[in-house]
Amino acid sequence: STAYNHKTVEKKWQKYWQENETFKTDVWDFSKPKYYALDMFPYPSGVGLHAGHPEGYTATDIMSRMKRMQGYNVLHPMGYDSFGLPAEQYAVTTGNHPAEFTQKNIATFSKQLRELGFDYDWSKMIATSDPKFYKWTQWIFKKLYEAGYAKHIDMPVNWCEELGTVLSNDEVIDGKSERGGYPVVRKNMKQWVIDQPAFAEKLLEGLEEIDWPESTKDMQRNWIGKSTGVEVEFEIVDGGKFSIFTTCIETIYGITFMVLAPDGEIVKSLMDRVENKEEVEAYIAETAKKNDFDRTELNKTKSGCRLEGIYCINPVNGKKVPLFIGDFVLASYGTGAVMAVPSHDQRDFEYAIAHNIDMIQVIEGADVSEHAFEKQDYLGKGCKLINSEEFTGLTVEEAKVAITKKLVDMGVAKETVNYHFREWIFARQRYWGEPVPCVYKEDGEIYFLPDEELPLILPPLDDYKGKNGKAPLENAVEWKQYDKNGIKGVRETATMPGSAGSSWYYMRYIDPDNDKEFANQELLKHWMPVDLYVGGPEHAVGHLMYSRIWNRFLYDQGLSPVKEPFKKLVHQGMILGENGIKMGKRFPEFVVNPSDIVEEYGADTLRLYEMFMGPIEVSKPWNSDAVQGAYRFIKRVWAFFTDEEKIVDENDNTLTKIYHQTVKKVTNDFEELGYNTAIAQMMTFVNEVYKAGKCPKEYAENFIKMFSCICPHVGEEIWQILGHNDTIAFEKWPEYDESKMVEDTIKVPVQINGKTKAVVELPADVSKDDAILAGKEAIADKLTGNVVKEIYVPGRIINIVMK
Ligand code: ANZ
Repeated sequence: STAYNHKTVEKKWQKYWQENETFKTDVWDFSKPKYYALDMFPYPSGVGLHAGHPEGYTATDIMSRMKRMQGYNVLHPMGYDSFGLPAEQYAVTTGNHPAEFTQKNIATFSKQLRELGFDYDWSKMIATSDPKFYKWTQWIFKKLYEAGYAKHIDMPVNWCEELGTVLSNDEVIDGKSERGGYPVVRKNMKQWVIDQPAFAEKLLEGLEEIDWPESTKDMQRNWIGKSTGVEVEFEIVDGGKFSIFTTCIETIYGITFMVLAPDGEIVKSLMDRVENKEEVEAYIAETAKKNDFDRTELNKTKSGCRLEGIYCINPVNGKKVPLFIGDFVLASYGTGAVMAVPSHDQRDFEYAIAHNIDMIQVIEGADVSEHAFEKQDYLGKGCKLINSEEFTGLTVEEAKVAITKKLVDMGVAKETVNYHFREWIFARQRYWGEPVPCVYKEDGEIYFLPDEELPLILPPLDDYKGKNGKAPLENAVEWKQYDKNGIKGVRETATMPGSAGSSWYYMRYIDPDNDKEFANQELLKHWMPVDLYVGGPEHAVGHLMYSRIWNRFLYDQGLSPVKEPFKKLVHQGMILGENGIKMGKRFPEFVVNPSDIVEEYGADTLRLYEMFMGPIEVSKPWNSDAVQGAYRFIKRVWAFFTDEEKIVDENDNTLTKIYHQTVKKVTNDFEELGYNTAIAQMMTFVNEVYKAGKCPKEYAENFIKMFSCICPHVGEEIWQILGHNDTIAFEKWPEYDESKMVEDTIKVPVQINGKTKAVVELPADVSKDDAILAGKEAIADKLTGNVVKEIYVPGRIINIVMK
C-alpha cells in the first residue's frame, strides 16, 4: 500500500462531498426516521475558529454519521449568529457597512469548517443578520407583542446624563460610567421587554421532560427562582396600608420593624407624613446610584433610615411596628416591602444591629445573640415556636399552615408565588441588530408594521456611531420618519439584542428558504425537536432559556409542534492550554489554531485527538504529544487496512470475540457521546488485528465504517481501497452478536474448607464433575485428610470440605 498522505486524502474527499452533495438532506423524505443534530452556531469573529469549536462540532458530527448509517434521515446544519458588537465597531472605525465584515468572516469560518470534514448540509446555511432570516425574527417579535408578551414599559435602567445614554450594569463602576467617570443613576425609562415571568411555570414543567445535564436544569430553576409564600396586608397607623411578601410566615410574632424599598411606591405615598423628610429623600437619592446587584450583595453594611412618625400594626397581635427604608429591599421583587424578623433573617439581624432595633426569638433551637437562626437551619428539623401566643409549641411546619389560615380567615393574607426571574430587556442602542419593526404614531400609540413591510431592513449609514450616546439609527434621519397608508410617526431606533435570532434559528434550518412562513408546519412537525444539541455551558441560562421561551411561545400559538425544542443537551468542556490555563485573549501564546493542526497532521488527526482527549463534558489541557499519537494511530489503521494481503475472505474466528465486543462498545459509547472510550476500544481492536496478522474482510469493512465517523476522510479512502466506489456515509451500521462475545474460559478459585488455595482456568461450559476433578488436581498435594463433601458453584467456586 502507499503511504498515508492526509493532504491529498482530505482534499479529495472534501471535493467529493461538495460535488456530490453527499450530505444534502431531503427534509421532505419522511420514509425514514429523522435525526436532528445541532451545534450552537458560532459568532463569526475576525479571528476564525479556535481549538474549542471543533470539539463540540466533532461530537455532533460523529453522532450524525452513525445515525445516518443506522438508517435515519439526518439533519446536521450549520450557520452563523452574525449580529453583534465587533462588526459594529469595525463599521464605526472604517465607515464600511458591518455586513461586509460579517460576510468576510463567514467565508473564512465556512472554509475552515469544510476543512474539518463535517457532514453539514451547507445548502441550509443561515445567518441571523441576513434580512431573509431576520424578517422572521421581526415577525415573531411582532407576534409576541400582539400576544402581550413583548411590552414597551417603564423599567429601571442605568442612566448617564452626561453621556445621554443607558448603560449596562458592567459599564457602571461605583455609580460612575466606566467611560468618562460621569455619574450614573437608576431611572425609569420606556424599554422593550419580554415578559419572562409569564412563562416561568411552563419553563419549570418543561425541564422535567428533557434529557439535559442536571446541573444545567438546576441553574435554570435557580434563575427562574420560584418562591412560594404569603402576602400579608399591614394597616398603617393614621390611615393607609401596604403588603409584604414573606416565605417565613411562621416568624410573624418575631417582627420588630418593617423595611420598605426606598425607591418603591409605598414610600412615595408616605412622604408628606414622614417627620424626617430630608434624611429620607437623601437616602432615596443615594439608592438611585446603585444597581440591584450592589444593593443585594450579602456582606455589605445594611444602610437605611427610619421613617419617623410612621407605624403599622402587626395583624396577629395588634402590636405597633416602626417603619424603615433600606436598599437591600428591592422595589421590583414581591411587594417591595418586608416584615423584618432579625432573630431569623441574617439581613434583618444586621440591619437591626446597625439601627439599634430589638429582636424577638420565635423559633427554638439555637442561640440568636450573634447570628440569626435562619430557615435553612430550622426547616424540617422539628423545631418549635416560642413567644407566639396560641401557636407556641407548634412545629415550624404546623405553624406555617396554622398562621396562614388565621391571616387568610382574617381577610388580610393570600398565598402567592414570586419569581426572581425578571422582564428580559429586549432593545439596545446599537446598529448591528434587528430593527424593532414599529412606529410611534403622532398620537403616542405604537404601530407594528404590516407583514408585507417585513423585513424592515437596516438602512446603511454615513456614520455608524450614535451621536451623544443615542442609537446609531437616529442618524438615519429620513428613514426614521414614517408616513404610509395614513400612518404618520417615527420609527423605533433601538435594535434587538444578540439573543433574538438565536432564540429560534434551529427551526429555520429545517426550511431556510421559505418566504411565506418562518418554516413549513408539516416540516416542523416531522423534524422538531432537535434530538441532540451540543454547546458550551456558558449558555446555560442565557441562550438556552431564551430559546425555550420563544419556542414555548410559538407552541402556545400553535406554531411549534413541541413544548421543548432540545430533547438532549450536552455541554462540551473547555480546551485549556498545554499547562491547563484557559486559552484565549489573555494568554495568546497558548492559543492553538486548528488550521495549523489541519495543515500539519490533517483534520482526521485533529478530530480523533480532540475526541480522545477525555470525556466531552470535562475541560482538558491541550497536549501536543497526544496529537502525534492520534496521527500515528491513523497511520497504523491505514497501513493495515490498505494492505490487500492482510484483508482475507475466510474467517478463522481469531478476531470474532474482539470484533463483536468492539461493535457493541463503539455503538453504545457513541450513543452516549462516550467517544474517548469508544476510540480506546478501536485501538484495542487494531492491536488484536496486528497480532492476528490478517483480518476478515467483513470485520475490516465494519471497523472502517465506525472509524470513518471519527476520521471521515481516511475512512472514505480506505473504504474505496477496500473495493467500493461510493461514499461510506450511507453504508449499514454493523451489528453485534452477544453470543459471540462471551468469554470462552473462566477462572475459578479452588478452596479447602472455604479457604482459597489455588485458581484454575476452565472452559466456560465445564460440567460439575470436570470442574471438581480439575480443582482437586490443582490442590492434589494439599488433599491430605478425608474428603467429606465436594461443592461446585458454577463459574464461582470449587470447595472441597475435609476432615
Ligand atoms: C420575613 C422573613 C423572616 C423572611 C425570616 C425571611 C426569613 P425569596 O426566597 O428570595 O423569595 N423579601 C421579600 N421581598 C423582598 C424584596 N423586595 N427585597 C428584598 N427582600 C425581600 O425570599 C423571600 C424573603 O425575602 C421574604 O421572607 C422576605 O423576608 C424577603 F425569618 O419575610 B422574609
